[in-house]
Amino acid sequence: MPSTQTQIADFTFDNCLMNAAGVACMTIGELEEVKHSAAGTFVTKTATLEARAGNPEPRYHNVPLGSINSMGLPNQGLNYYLDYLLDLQEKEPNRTFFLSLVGMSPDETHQILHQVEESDFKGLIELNLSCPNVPGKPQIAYDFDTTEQLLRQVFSYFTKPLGIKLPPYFDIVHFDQAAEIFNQFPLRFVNCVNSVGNGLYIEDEKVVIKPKNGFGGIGGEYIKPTALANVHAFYQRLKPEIQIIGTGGVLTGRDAFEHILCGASMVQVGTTLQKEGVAAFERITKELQAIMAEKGYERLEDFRGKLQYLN
Ligand code: RRO
Repeated sequence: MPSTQTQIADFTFDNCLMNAAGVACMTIGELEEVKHSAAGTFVTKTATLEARAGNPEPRYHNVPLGSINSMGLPNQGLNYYLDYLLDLQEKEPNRTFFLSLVGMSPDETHQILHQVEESDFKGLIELNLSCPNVPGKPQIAYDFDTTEQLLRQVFSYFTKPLGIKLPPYFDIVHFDQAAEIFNQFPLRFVNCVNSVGNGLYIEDEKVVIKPKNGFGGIGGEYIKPTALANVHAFYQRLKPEIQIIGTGGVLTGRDAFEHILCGASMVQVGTTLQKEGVAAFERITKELQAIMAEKGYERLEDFRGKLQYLN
């Protein structure tokens, strides 16, 4: 049986599949379900300093080719997730989990990161620079000056293993500019991609979610080509110490295989997990292993990043 084991930073995971932040990770009950599934680890819902109710409902809608959401960063607040992770670290010292976070302002982001730095948390931290859904707050990573300044300040004090969750970019020049910034910092990973921001889905002449008159982040089948392009663009441009997590359009083992072929070391499942539940992890893992077996690949390193071009 081919192995789907992987590493991020210095941590090993039995499986390369996990949830994408935002799905099945708001409460301890949901996180426990992912933990007990075939997933290799989990990431928590992006935490702000204080708990947030988020945007008015309906704010998530499944559609045939994916999903649209404008959740508005609802979460239980940093201490809820951090206390749970600290407890888990005592009970399961051999597993590593991800804490996702961002402040509602740069000051709040620093306050949160200082608290995490000073805590006993030993896992991985994902700083979300790409929430598309808080009215009046643009996606941080679309503003390169702000992003560079934020990362410079963060790495003046933060020493724990940190990566960033990115929005999709759509221009080669933007891949170049973003990579030039990220390569200046001791980031351990970039996660490509968050939802494709501010799409609009219509049914019976009406939008399907209430916030922002229906505008919301698009996930699922729609976004796989964009996700793969971002994974591969950053795999080509980033220094090897910055690993890639691939997220977007993973419905099947073949989709996960393609993310890894483009350079991903870990693959996250969002919309499919929301639609299918945690059974998706075992199914997609088996499908990935069947593809690997058919091709004679025994481990992910046998094909990671080895996308072929036409000469
Ligand atoms: O909570 C959200 O509305 C949300 C977030 Br923070 C995010 O990063 N991506 C997304 O699609 N929704």
